[in-house]
Amino acid sequence: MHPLVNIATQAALEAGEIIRHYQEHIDQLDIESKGKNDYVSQVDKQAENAIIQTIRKYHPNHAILAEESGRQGKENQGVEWIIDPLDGTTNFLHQFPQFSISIAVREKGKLQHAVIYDPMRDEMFTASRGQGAFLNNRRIRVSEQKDLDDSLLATGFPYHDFSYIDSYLASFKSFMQQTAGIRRAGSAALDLAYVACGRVDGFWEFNLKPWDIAAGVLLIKEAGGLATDFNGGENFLDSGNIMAANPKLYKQMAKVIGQTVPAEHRA
Ligand code: 2AM
Ligand code: CA
Ligand code: CA
Ligand code: CA
Repeated sequence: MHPLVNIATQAALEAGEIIRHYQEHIDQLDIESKGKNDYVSQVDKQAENAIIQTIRKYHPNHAILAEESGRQGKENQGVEWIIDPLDGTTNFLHQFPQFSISIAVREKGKLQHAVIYDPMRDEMFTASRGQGAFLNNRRIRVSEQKDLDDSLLATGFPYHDFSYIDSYLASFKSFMQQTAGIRRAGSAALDLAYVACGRVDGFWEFNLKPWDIAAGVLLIKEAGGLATDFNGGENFLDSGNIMAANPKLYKQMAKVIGQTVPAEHRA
């Protein structure tokens, strides 16, 4: 295992302990609202601090981009860590056990390492560029589903920028009519990890943040899948629009997105 993946898994396990503890003591939490439908608790912050401290212990000069504390150091120079300490806060606050920790490492603008950890199921997803993707140290692959008709897709709903709602619902309606089912579980990072290990066949969502998707995209690519923005490009960290699937299904999903989402919302 690459040393940086080792650090990332150690950091994720530490954050996982904090998250599991508070999941059992949810009444001890102070919950703040950062805006409409945007909650944060001290768990998000404590978990993030634990992750950053672990990274800093080994690499005090690496750049960090983390959801709760923002950016430290310059991007696109050397090594940058992209961190979501708790992906699925709404689920966590409701004790709906579907949330994760997402940690990615980017070097000179390229995603190199990825860790996504589900603390309730103790599932650790890891990947390094060119080395494949793993779940608890066992190799994972995307599904072999070839037909959209028989596929199970994951997605997330728009929740803050509702200007996307009609475009989203158009794509949703089309997928609803053409697939075996759609799941909306509430942690985009975990959804992407599930594409990587074949539990779902594909995923699409609008307007996500870099820390929601950076690790998941590398996991999927290392598991043999495709992950792009809505134009088939690599601009997903900036646009936040992401679609992913195994290569066969990807083409069929891209067609649906192309037919239902207007160009101005695909960019
Ligand atoms: P978060 O829990 O880290 O904030 C699900 O659609 C994705 O959107 C999750 O990755 C979640 O990340 C993010 N998200 C942010 N705010 C949300 C909200 N109010 N409701 C649902 N998802 C939200
Ligand atoms: Ca959040
Ligand atoms: Ca998130
Ligand atoms: Ca978060």
